[in-house]
Amino acid sequence: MPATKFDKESIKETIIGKVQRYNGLPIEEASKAQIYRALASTVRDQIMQKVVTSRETRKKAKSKRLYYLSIEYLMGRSMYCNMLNLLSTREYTEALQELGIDIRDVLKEEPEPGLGNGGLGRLAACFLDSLSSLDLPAMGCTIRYEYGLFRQKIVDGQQVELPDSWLDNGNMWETAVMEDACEVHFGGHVEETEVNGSKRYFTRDYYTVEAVPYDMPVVGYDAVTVNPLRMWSARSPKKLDLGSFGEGRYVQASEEIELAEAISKVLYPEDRHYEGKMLRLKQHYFFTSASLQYILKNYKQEFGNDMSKLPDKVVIHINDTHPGMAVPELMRLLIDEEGLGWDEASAIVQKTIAYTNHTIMAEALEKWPVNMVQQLLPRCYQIICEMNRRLCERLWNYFPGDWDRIARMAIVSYDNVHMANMCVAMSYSVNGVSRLHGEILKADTFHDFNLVMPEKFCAITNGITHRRWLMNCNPELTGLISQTIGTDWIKDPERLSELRPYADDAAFRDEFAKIKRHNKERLARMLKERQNVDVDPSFMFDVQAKRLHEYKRQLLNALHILVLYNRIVNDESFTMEPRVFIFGAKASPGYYRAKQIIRMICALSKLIEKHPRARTMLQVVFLENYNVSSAEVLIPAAEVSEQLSTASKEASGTGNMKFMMNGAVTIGTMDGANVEISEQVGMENIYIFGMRSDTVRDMYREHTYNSMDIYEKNQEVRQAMTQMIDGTLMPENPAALQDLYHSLLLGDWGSMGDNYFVLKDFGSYSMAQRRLNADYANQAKWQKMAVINTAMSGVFSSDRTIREYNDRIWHLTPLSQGKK
Ligand code: 26Q
Repeated sequence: MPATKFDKESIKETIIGKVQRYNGLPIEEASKAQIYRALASTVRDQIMQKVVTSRETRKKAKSKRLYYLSIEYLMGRSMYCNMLNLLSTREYTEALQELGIDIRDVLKEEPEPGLGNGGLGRLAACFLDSLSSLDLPAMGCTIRYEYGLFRQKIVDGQQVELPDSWLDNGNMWETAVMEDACEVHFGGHVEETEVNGSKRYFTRDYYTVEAVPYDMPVVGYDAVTVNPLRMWSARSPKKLDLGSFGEGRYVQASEEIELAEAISKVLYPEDRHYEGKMLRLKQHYFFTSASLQYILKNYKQEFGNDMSKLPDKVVIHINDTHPGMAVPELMRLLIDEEGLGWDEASAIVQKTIAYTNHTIMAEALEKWPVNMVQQLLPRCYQIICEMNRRLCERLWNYFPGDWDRIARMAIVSYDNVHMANMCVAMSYSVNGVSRLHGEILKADTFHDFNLVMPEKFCAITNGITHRRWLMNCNPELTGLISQTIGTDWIKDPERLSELRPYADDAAFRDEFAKIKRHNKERLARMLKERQNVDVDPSFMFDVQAKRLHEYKRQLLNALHILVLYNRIVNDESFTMEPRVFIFGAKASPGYYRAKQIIRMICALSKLIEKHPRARTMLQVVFLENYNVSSAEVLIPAAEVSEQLSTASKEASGTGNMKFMMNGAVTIGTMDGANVEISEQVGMENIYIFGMRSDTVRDMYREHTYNSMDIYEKNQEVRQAMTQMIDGTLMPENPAALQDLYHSLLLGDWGSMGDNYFVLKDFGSYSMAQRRLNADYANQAKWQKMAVINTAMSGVFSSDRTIREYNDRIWHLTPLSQGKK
């Protein structure tokens, strides 16, 4: 087929043509939404041309392919990033301009697919962008949730959740692939029979849910490759037939249909607590089984029926344990469907599956009650028990008599299936997501496994795609960088370091600062438009944006702001660099304390606003409904990046990297990737405070911490805490923050209280903030730090991360270059 052109004139014609054919309108009369659809459809045409070449190249090369399974993919909007990766932003921008349309107005029409909670889901999205851009053959696999993460509204200073019905007007980027629809079976019981002298297993009386895939293309930057994100949607095989109407059974039939379709209805908004919910287990198995069935079908089509070569042609990467049922499911498919023996199947599984861990928090480690797994997935449960038996046998030889240790390492113990243990035991690679996290996994979480199978463990530090998180969201800075050091950094982001010498160039710093100022003004306009809040762009913009969790310590930030307020109010001569503290955070709907912290932040905002002197140098803004699109405006405007997690608790963090890349200076603990950020920029270009991770872990072990000591000694902390409950913060309802107050002094589970060392680290945090404040007053010094942060951010590009995964774990061959 001859290639269609996508130069400016052709784009104009195509858009005019589409608006005419779809809507029967001349372009002048089309609405923004209609133009959005015509534009998206044009970009899609351009992508589809590449899809053909990409697929052919992969098939011809008989390439090994990666399947990246993740329960979340937090993609954000696609339009501008697609244009960027097609090297066509200028053509599209100018074409629209000549039609009298501002492209920015059209981009806003795209609903954001918010199919993730936070870091883990966004990481998967960055990985897909980098995989395509590095021409590595891959497919992302997930659930096509009808409702993504809830929309957040703040009503009377409290979070209210609204449904996110992102599919209402359709999704322009997806295509249903009915040819690949398949069945997923739940329930029933297993029958064992002998066929030709060998045992065979059949599940009877199961019920069926249909899995229908929708593919979204992910274009690589200036690359051959377009990798699909495959989103599975659940559908009931039952139809409302006329018969059931006639017999009056249609209500029951429609109930059954709803039950099946509930599986892909809504994303769970929790990213902390494991909860043994049946529907959640169904979601996990549903998309895992559908993906694996497709993987084997495709493998057989391309490479024939010899399963022993599977590990040479397929790698299945599981993003945390949520797709961990891939282990028993692949065993099941190989044994029951392909007729392999146990040992053969098990050898293949252990060469095909790789696992990434994203948390060390015990309460987030996934486990499922045995009776639930048995009831819902009877055959998988059998396989799990047999894997467990063999694992324990092996461990018994390794640790004879050490029952406790073996119980801790077992797949099935204390009436639960322990997903992490199963994933470690059965995959060939286990990785952490930062250097520190990797060390903690080996020393603590998987200490015993590391003794038995040390070769599996490694650490690969997370990354972010600089295409979305710099080029798309900060075009002005992108332009300045390219003007200064050329454009080679785009394909080799570590060359951003060539900017470093310019930190000493006053003229360059001024340009850099000017761009920051423009981005601050852009954010100010957004806040005015969306929340009717006025912020002064001459204030310092200090941002903490991430999910709300106790361990991330938004409360530490809030308490410190209250102390600043008191200093202003108590001392007429006290001044500080004017600063606006901006928070963006969603709390899990059932996480009471997280919601209280939001309440406290909103109350703090009101309190400060009421004080005529305080408000001249201090402001607090809570940005509603923090998501990928608002992050793209917020992050380029930030000057300070707050990364306050209790050391050892944040596996990596990726927001920290986005802020750094956009020239914000970090104030943070030695946790997750902050450690590596501090090494890149040097201790003089970051504000590090607080306990180190080994000290924290010692303190947890030894129960030596008593927050009351600090409460008694530190008058500023005591005053601020008292204001939480004496009506200062909450004049209408003084008792509202009582639980939060108590959490800092009295612990859960009989511990001493302040489980995340907020009071313990307060003094050190406050001192770091003093230094930061003083340095900001010296703008030459500050801007130099900002430039160095951007300059040294290149290693945190997910391109580097993906190269490391490929060298150490996947071993994929890039599709040949030069066939664009
Ligand atoms: C738990 C139990 C049952 C089912 C699901 C879950 C669940 C779901 C989501 C547990 C955790 C999550 C999300 C975790 C997450 O986002 N972790 C973050 O991952 C980032 C990418 O590696 C890291 O940078 C962050 O440090 C880490 O918190």
